[in-house]
Amino acid sequence: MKGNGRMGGLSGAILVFFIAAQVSFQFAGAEARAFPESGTSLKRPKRDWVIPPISVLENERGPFPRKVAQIKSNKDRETTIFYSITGQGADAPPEGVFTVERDSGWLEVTRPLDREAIDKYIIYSHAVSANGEPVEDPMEVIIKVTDQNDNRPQFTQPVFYGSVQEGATPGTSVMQVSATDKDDSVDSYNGVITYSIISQDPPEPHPQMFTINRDTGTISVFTAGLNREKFPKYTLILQAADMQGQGLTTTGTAVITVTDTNDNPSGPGEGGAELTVHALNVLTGLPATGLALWLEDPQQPQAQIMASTTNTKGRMDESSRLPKRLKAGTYKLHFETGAYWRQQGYTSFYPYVEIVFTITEAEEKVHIPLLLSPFSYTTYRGN
Ligand SMILES: [Ca+2]
Ligand SMILES: [Ca+2]
Ligand SMILES: [Ca+2]
Repeated sequence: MKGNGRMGGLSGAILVFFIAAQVSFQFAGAEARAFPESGTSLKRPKRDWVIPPISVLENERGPFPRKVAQIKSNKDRETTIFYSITGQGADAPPEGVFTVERDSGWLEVTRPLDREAIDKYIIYSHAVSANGEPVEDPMEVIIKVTDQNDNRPQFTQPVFYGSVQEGATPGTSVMQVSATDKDDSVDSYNGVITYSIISQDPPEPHPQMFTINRDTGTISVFTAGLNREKFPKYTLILQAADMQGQGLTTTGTAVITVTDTNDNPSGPGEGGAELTVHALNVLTGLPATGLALWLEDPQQPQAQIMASTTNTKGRMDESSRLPKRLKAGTYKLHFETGAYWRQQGYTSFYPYVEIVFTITEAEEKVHIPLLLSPFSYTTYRGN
């Protein structure tokens, strides 16, 4: 009980609750819950009774069953009382997580709890006399599961792809990566993620060409000197750590393609075609989000023209600095469909999908839709 300071202003009935709590606290090291007394001494209607939630730690080792609180009716002085509980975790699935000792009212937990499965139980306690008559209204008891840091962060994609124009100045945003953590990020730091860059390959012309925002996962240019002819591609090993960077860690990869400014004339009237992509997951009928893709010149497969990841609309992420217009020629668009389906929990027959297409001088707009399932794909010339 943390409520000592609250006792003074409360009614006699609630005082009983606190006295009961303190007595049993000393007795067994656990908390007691008394049914609110009905009667004229109440200053407020019964629905205003706030029973402080009981906390049970996630992943407790036991031994089980373990006492967590005692439910008590003050009418136990006048008659024999039998206690029972109902609700989720009691008589509704998952049944039997909590039990109550019929005679004493001791509420017990019978097994370790998983906060990531159920973070709160709402149980109703009942008190009946020996002849089965209810002697109290059912009382709501809330049991909160206190988080333990038992999940490490996970990057949302095995590899993140992005691109940046050579010569980009420090501060230029390149791409964003993200990781999730199933633990509590509201009342604890167990699920609060911090990002960092562990290594950069090649470490040239400077070992720290990029920096990552520790809170948002946005990668941006840190040092001037990106040069496509010398270093066309960088691989960054990233870390996501919970507990504000002090806890469990996981690593991920970001591949950054340096694009050639000269290859990509932008603006109307300069020729070339604008490329757009739309990926649809036909199992859900929704845009395919987080699908990595890149564009190559088939004659120069080592040098990607751009790399991106589909956003929540199934389109290329705007932060990937696409060349606005592509010259006439033949291109290959590569989609990492295998990795995408693994993220969705499926095994794909196609580890990747590559679409080779030709842009003619006359074209100003090329749209490539991709309709995807784990066992089929469809593409056509869109507009
Ligand atoms: Ca857990
Ligand atoms: Ca947890
Ligand atoms: Ca965690």
